[in-house]
Amino acid sequence: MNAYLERVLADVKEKHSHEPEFVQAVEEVYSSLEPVIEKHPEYEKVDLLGRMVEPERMFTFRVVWCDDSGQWHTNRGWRCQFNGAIGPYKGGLRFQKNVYEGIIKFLGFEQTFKNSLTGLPIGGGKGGSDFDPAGKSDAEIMRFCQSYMSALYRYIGPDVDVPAGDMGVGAREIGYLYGQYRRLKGVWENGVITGKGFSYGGSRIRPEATGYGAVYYLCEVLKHENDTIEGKRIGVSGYGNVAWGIMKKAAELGAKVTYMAGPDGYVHDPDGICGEEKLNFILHMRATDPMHCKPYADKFGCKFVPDTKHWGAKDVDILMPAAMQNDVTLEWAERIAASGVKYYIEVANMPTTNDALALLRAQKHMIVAPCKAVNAGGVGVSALEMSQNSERLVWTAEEVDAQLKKMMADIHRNSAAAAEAYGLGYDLVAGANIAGFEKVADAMMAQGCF
Ligand code: 2IT
Repeated sequence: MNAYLERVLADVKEKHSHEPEFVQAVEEVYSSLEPVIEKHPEYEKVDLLGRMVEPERMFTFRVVWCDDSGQWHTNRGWRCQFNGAIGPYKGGLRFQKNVYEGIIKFLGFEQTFKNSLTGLPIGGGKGGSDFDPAGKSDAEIMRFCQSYMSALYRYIGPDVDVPAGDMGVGAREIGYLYGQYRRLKGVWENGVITGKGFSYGGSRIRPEATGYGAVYYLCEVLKHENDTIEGKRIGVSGYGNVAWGIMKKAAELGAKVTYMAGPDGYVHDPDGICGEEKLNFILHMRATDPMHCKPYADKFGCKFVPDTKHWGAKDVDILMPAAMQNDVTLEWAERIAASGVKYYIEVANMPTTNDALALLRAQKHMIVAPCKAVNAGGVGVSALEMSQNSERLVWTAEEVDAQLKKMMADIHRNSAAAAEAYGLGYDLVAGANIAGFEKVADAMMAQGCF
């Protein structure tokens, strides 16, 4: 391996041994960059790789809130402004019990390359809290969000840092966060946050964008393979906002999601998880009992298998892990490889462990597509929301959808071209890392030391 690259990786491993997710993300991206680093010896002199793994700024703050019984609680909040070379920091907020620095940092690092891939001027950022939204009342969520924004508002802005949602932060939370920002600043700066409701500056198609974008990207892969989406059976994990978008768009294009998995096990619905009744039931199920997907199987009379995942099932054509990081480990990857399924399309951020990803990429019969390209339509449409807000106008759903479709085709084409340029063939994983890196690297070099 390139000696400089090796040195930076060893340093990251040592410095961040307490943040395994971050080490994993850096190893995944940097392992694709060897030919680029060989071609650009000037990067070593300025330590470009070392700079890129150090967030420009990361801070933590206290978030105190009062529950409905009058008891006060103290949580930790974070915001990581990872890389601002190509635009204002942009990335979601994750509210989940297991959040700590390593999760925020890995997501911020990934976000930098993903945002670069969108082709739009957005830098990389991420934030969140170890607040557990499960079982909280609406009033508790509101008080938490208000307290969170009270700590954060002075460090963000439409040209500074633009948060959005991630796990545990949906339209409701975004509304409360924005309401508090507006109250504190006394200005109408709705470009400070994305994923807003349509009535106060949200973009059409933003709720659907990550899932729709993933399916558009999948269609590009299928086109490359002289294949089509029609009639395909898709296995997803998760049944949150992203999986919901996949279910809707897949059905619209003549495919169907036949498997979904949750924390309690998986559901097999050979008729397809589609149509208004089933999708509405999932929304209801998530709102009332987010940790269980068994109620879906009970309601629609299909198979539920507890405490396991469907990875490795043979009666499926495309797999799209859309739940969370490290969902597919080496053991699952071995089953997936043995099942004969051709398309492995990552959707969630870092859903595959690095050893599992290497195993899948080594399968001659498989095409593997990386999350940072596949799920980039979400943040891409967030950037379109920022454009609409700054121009004080509103685009139609058709306009946003057309831009999203084009964005996903561009991301696929640019990734394939980047891999091709380095003699790697149709390697979408390496191509996405290289294409995402090149733009950020260029901008950092041009701007001098920072
Ligand atoms: O992981 C992601 O790209 C997001 N959670 C969306 C970020 C955004 O700014 O829309």
